[in-house]
Amino acid sequence: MKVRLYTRSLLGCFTLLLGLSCRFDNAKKESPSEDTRPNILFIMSDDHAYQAISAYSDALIQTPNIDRIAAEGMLFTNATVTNSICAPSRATILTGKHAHLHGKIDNLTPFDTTQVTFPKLFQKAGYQTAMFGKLHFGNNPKGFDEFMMVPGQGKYINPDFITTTGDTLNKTGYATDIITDLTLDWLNSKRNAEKPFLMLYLHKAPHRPWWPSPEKFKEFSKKTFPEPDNLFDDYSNRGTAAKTAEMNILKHMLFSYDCKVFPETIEETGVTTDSRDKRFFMNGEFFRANAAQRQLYQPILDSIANNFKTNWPKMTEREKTSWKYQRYMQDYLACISSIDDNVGRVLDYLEESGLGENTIVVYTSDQGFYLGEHGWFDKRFMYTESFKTPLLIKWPNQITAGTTNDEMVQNLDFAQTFLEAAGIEIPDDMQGESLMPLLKGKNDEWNRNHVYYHYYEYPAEHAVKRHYGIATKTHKLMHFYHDVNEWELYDLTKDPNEMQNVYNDSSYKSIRNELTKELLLLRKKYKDSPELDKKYVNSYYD
Ligand code: SGN
Ligand code: CA
Repeated sequence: MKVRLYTRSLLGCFTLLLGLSCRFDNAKKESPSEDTRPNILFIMSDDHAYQAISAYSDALIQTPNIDRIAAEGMLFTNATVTNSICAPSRATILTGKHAHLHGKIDNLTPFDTTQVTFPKLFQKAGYQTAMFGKLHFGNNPKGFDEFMMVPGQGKYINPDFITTTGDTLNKTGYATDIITDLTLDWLNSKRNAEKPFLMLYLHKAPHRPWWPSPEKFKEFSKKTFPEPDNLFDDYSNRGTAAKTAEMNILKHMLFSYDCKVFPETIEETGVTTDSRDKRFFMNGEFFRANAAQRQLYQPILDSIANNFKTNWPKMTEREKTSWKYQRYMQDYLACISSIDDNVGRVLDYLEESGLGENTIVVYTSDQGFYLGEHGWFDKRFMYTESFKTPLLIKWPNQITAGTTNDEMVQNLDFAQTFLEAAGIEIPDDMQGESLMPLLKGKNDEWNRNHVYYHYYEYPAEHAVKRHYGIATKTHKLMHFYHDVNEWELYDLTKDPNEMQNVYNDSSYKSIRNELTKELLLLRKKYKDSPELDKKYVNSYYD
């Protein structure tokens, strides 16, 4: 070990001599410790679509740093969430349970912090535990020795942080950079090197309103991105839910708040906008910026306003959709680019400090996101782009570098995976499965061939109806309920974009019956039921 560290520091200084950056030459070197249990660095972004990670697809953006995790580890192509919305997904990750059991069915219901979570178990087992960034629970995290957490959704510019001591601190700068600084500072100078650590490094970005740093805003506002095939989806051949959802780029994306056209420009142009738009913008990120920061944003915002003024009035409906899509992608992907740079800083630190050798690094998102597919932004549906979530894991000497895994894994599985990796006893009532066999390349020990999904937050923003469903690698069956009673079935082998509901197609009768039966069994297995559906509808209106 000593020889390796010595070699590393020599290498580090050599790099410095070459004039290349050696930002962490003062990084603490791994001190020999009796406790050889692996460290865990869990990196999660908020609303990061897998379509915006080049390890999955390089059509939209290059993410060389996030890709390093896959290059040195494993890329999961079939990772999904159990409920595609922020806080419920996070509660599932922490508890290893579906939403109907942990109770955080939507972003509004409070999380019962007396529940068993994997960080609590890690803390009890002698790990040092820390969390920096966004949790979005409405109450402070439990099971962490130290945390700094943005309140609620958090802000991009000059964000506030709630600390372990209950204070609120304001930090000047850009959230993605600051959350990373806090993480690195803890790893480098606050951590107890005698103990293994569990670190949750949780980005606020790229959540709406997709507000980039000035440099990335400048760079990305000049780019043009390819459109998805179904950007102009008319929602025919599907049920009511897709037609009535309010997340269409043309109809529901706000001009000022989302597209960053000044409200006065909208007024000058005589365009009608949502009544909330101006208020949201005026209360939003730009007005949090100090004078120096505003100066950096102003020329880019001016150029967006000019472009809008000149072009919008002449555009067809299709051109308007494309214009808004480009504005959306420019900002969303600019946010991703900052995340990627910052993930690179953390990976460099792990490498240069030697800590990386015994650290499991996970990159994921709280759910997927629509990047114009079906004409949408946002998430919530069980349709592929928001149901799937990115998942990349590296663990030196355990996971074979550069491997791809297409087994059906879920955010439900993290808690058990981490507990097993750390040799901590797994509570019987957790509902996931440890990914350990897959990480070790033993795919034949993995027997799951379908997964369960349940979304609740309705009526609510974006108006996505309540639904639950079952997915296999080839098909998806969904039941929309509450104020409708509609079933949808998709053949993912022939229709990967889910444009044609084949539930009533007689040639799918046997697969429909088989999946309906499996879905019932799955609901039973996970202890979900019509009674609970009703309970959660009623509690919603209390
Ligand atoms: C906010 C956003 C929504 C988003 C939810 C949930 N609106 O309410 O577009 O769906 O968060 O997102 S905004 O006007 O406030 O930007 S989640 O990731 O937290 O679940
Ligand atoms: Ca989210």
